[in-house]
Amino acid sequence: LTMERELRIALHENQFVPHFQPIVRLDTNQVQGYEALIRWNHPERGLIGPGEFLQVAEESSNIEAIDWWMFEHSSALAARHFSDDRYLALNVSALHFRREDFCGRLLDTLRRTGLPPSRLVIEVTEGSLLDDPEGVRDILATLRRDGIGAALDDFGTGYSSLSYLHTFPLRVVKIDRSFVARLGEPGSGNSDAVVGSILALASALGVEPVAEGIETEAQRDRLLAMGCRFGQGYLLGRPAPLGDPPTAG
Ligand code: G
Ligand code: G
Ligand code: MN
Ligand code: NA
Repeated sequence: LTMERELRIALHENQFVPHFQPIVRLDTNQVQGYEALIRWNHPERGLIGPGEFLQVAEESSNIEAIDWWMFEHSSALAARHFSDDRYLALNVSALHFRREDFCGRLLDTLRRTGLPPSRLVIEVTEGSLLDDPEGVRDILATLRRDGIGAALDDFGTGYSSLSYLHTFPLRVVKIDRSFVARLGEPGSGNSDAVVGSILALASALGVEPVAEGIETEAQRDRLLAMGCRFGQGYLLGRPAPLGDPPTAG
């Protein structure tokens, strides 16, 4: 069985399991929302992460169906189980995001599942802004008009030009965990300057920064001292299926 075929069966048999990782206020540990992260409960291999199948999904064009499966199921779970002041952040593949019917179908899904648009944030990677900046700007503007937020994921790892970043209507930039991991380290690997610049840029553009991959108290304290108010990471809570006891936060 090829993985492509296995993925189609997985969709059909609901073998995917949405996990949720809290996004918290760093000073109070208060949960602001959750990022949905897909996991696959593979019949032979057990629970596997997107690193092992997303690329095949993208190359075999299963990715759209998988993203919609996740949108549908995680929105329904969020509407039922999250308290009213918490939002849901969804990852979307760059390929998929630029499809013409994306926004309409997203609104349909929200209507069906009962999650208000104001409680949804769509995460797009920096790379997806590049191929077609005009098109992406239009889509983000449509999302904003409909009340849906947008986050730029893995910020700092791509090639987005700072000169045009301000032209995208974004609510959030997510500081990539590679910078957070090196915070406070001495020498050339020191990423305090990078994080500092991202925070300054975000502040100037009126976009909320969220730091990713916070694993230690030291990283959290450093980010707070630098003025970053929100974060995500194993220290604050691991991705977990709904219903599991929370690990932190
Ligand atoms: O969860 P980690 O859990 O391993 O996620 C790895 C990558 O997979 C991240 O870059 C994340 O953006 C991506 N990812 C997780 N869930 C989804 C999803 O439902 N759809 C898409 N397109 N990407 C996802
Ligand atoms: O690209 P994106 O930011 O969507 O992917 C988030 C990825 O980061 C997922 O794979 C998630 O499981 C992982 N992740 C979340 N918190 C941490 C953390 O504290 N440390 C590490 N190493 N990975 C994390
Ligand atoms: Mn993400
Ligand atoms: Na990220």
